[in-house]
Amino acid sequence: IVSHIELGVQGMTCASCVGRVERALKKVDGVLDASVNLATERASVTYLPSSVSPGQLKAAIRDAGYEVLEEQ
Ligand code: 9UX
Repeated sequence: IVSHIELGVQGMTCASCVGRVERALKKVDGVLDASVNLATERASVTYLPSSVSPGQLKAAIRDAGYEVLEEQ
């Protein structure tokens, strides 16, 4: 089973921020793909819910230094 989630991410001000958030998400076990849009301030994540929870995805973004909004 594969799940998908859209998270709001705040605090990204340049393209390198996007790379940081994408890398932080992709290195989490169970994340299959992650793409971040700077303009819309959203992260789109495809993951295995048997391996990782939405809370862990949010924590990865916060640990990278950015703020996460509610699921969108
Ligand atoms: Mo750009 Mo983002 O110089 O944390 S990497 S602002």
